[in-house]
Amino acid sequence: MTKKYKDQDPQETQEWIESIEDALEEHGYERTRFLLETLIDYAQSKGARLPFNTSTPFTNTILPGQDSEYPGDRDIERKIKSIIRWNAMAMVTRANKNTPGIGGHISTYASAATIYEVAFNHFLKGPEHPSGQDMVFFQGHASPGMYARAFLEGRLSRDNLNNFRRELAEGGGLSSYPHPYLMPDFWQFATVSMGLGPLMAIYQARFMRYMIDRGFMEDTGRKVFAFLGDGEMDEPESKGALTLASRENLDNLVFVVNCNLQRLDGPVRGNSKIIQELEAAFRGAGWNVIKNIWGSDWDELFENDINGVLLDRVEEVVDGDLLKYVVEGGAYMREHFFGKDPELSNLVADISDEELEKMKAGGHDPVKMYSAYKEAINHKGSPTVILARTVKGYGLGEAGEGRNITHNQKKLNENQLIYFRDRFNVPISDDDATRATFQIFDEKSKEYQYLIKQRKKLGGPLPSRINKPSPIQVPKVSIFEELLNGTGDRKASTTMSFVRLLSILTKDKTIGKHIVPIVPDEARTFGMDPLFRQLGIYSHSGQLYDPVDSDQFLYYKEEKNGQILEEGINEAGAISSFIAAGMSYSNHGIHMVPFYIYYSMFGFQRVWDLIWAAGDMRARGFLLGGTAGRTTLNGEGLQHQDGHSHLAAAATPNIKAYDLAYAYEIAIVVQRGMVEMIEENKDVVYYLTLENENYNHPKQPDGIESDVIRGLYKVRGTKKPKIRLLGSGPLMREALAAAKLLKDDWGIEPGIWNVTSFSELRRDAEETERWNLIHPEEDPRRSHLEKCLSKNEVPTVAVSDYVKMVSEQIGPYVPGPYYCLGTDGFGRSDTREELRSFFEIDRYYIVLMSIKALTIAGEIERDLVEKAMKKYKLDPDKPSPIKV
Ligand SMILES: Cc1ncc(C[n+]2csc(CCOP(=O)(O)OP(=O)(O)O)c2C)c(N)n1
Ligand SMILES: [Mg+2]
Repeated sequence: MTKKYKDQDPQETQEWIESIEDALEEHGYERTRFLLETLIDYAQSKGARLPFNTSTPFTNTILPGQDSEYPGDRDIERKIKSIIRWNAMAMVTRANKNTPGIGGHISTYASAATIYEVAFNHFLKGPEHPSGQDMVFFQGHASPGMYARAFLEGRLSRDNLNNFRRELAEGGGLSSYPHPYLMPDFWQFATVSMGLGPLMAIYQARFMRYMIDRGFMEDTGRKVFAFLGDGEMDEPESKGALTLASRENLDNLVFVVNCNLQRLDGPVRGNSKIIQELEAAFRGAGWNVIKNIWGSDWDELFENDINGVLLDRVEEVVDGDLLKYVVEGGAYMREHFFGKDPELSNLVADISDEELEKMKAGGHDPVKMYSAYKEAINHKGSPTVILARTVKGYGLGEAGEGRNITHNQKKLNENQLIYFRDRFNVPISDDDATRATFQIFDEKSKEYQYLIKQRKKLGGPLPSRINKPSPIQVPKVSIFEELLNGTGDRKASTTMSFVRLLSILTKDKTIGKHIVPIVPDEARTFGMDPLFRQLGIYSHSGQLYDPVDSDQFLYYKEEKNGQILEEGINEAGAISSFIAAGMSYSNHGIHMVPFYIYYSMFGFQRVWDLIWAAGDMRARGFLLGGTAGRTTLNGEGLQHQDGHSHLAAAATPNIKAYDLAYAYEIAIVVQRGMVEMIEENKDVVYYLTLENENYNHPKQPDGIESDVIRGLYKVRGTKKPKIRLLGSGPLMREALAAAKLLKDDWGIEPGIWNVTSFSELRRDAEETERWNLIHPEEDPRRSHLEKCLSKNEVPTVAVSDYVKMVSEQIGPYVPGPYYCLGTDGFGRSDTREELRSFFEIDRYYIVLMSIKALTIAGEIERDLVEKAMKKYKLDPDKPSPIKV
């Protein structure tokens, strides 16, 4: 921190410093810290208004004398690291020579190699470790380094490496980034959408605690590590949950930020210091911060810096300058960094320019990294972040070391390859170097033996994704008998029906404990508050206060083994908890079934990227878009009324989306979902939209279960109907009302169908059509849609509370003319009836559209359209809902 106050009494200052020195010598760090904090508190209480200081000097947190002894063989480790560096670079270079434009990254791993190698050799626990596997979020753009290491371990073949980013090539290739969906035995976490990794890592650590606190597993000291970029920390998601991590005392969490001071275009903070900024943010949020800025070569300089000139100089230098020194070299650094002050110049008088140039940043020094990790994993009470300074493109020289273009460097030319080989003493010929051949250690070599031995000690290789959950039994659908029987005279909404289902499910002896209800401060909106008492709200520290409603039966009950995750107003965090719970079958070997219920408008629209990541990571569970529908949720207006989440869901491959009308449909779909996830081990997420309109729910008709799952079942049929109505979700009831009007007012009796899922119908029809196309010789298959609607080419009118494209997605497969009514456009605040009229989806518009369709089909006279408009008082001058 630069001092703004001019010292007016240096002698007095010196006396204070000496007192501190005495305290340090006699009583050590803890007592000194206590004394200083007491003094600060005292000064504050006297009105000194001391500014809150979140950053420490721009030096290493662990002082030279405090470094741990290095337990590894540094010589062998360096050789292994050099070959990994080489292979990682060669993989990207070869890929781009063979297939120009295929992409990949050299510079990220080049900067992070030491950070990773020290962790792999000494810290990260693999799947066979007695304490269990650590969870590791690898920086997405550093993936070539992970592949290169796995190649040396014999886990990947030369062909695999040659097919980097060519997954469809013969023999199989390697995915560009960490994608568990694409490499399910290898990658655990998807990290390449920047910002999601750090957020999800926090929630994984938190969920690990939840599992321990609820008695599912022991605390064996497993950790969550997240390797991140300093540019990545710009993302709001990266820092958004930092206080949750400290509030929950997540000392099972370690962030490692590779501070190469650069992102894609240039410096992260050219005009200031990213490390100091991050330190302030993390310390302010209550994290333990370990800065590793300077390598061991700098130790002596700092020790010789009696008057603090070096300390002052590192304080004032900005990242832009530090980057320039890397590019310009030793002489430039001597002139521009040390040359500022004669005393500073003197400090380096005996050091040559070449030596100056070689002085490492802390993140390239194994001893410094080792000490940082060691402190991090032993730290108690709060999460730790290691801020390690490195050089982007380290070792690339002219090809991009520290240069602004470095991120986009995709291949090295012959001279650059030779330079790289020499820089890291890679023992290969010029010919092998210029051809960028992959190098491997002989199995008998010291290097190979060491590599394997170190990993064996730590429980086997990483990255590794394990998929061995203990089986549990899913209850039969009959446990939801109450829902299957309908509500009789009682009116209920689908949201209420779902909450009832959840209550029944959580009481089930086998699966009940495994259910994880998640809410972002919305439980009362959905009528879930009775579950507070039944299940308890999870809180690591229990309930330290007497809740205001403690005299009531259904009070706000927080407890250490509480089951509900009440995440606060935090959809991004809540979906991260969903992901953590939904991956438990793999990460902890225990099936957990998350039910994340939220305002549906703040679901896909707000956190779709996290939902996409959940799919990539093969998470399983239920998403429940509460109070959905653009007109069913009336009154709330344009920001709350969801009319399009089903479009997003349809485009998300692992999501099975349902818009349900009746309680029995919910019971059938949820039970089937659990069977798929738990008994059939399928990586699916079910998305259900739930509404708040109250009506009577009928008893489940016999034999419709599999049709409900497939997306369509018949409600009522007549022989040879002239028109069909497809209703969906709460609009099913408008379709039924329209059918009655058609019959009573116009003598037309339509066939009526209930669509539970347009997207499931579409997928099945598309898949069937594709199969038929490429199997011309075989008997054609029939999709569920085709089987239901047969070849009857009468007009079909569909209605849903979603934009028309939701129902239109089955258009190509519906026989005969197909008309869709939906809720396109921004909504309004008004009553349900007004909104349905405004969007032109109510019973009268369904009738109008049906009559129009029948006139086009030549079944009835044209003037009936106008008659219908008059009869139902439909205003031709009414504003269009889709016009903005
Ligand atoms: C959400 C998101 N936005 C943009 C990108 C594109 N992108 C990939 S890497 C990168 C720069 C990364 O910089 P940094 O985090 O500092 O990592 P480094 O490579 O420097 O270690 C960018 C912008 C992305 N992957 N994700
Ligand atoms: Mg960076």
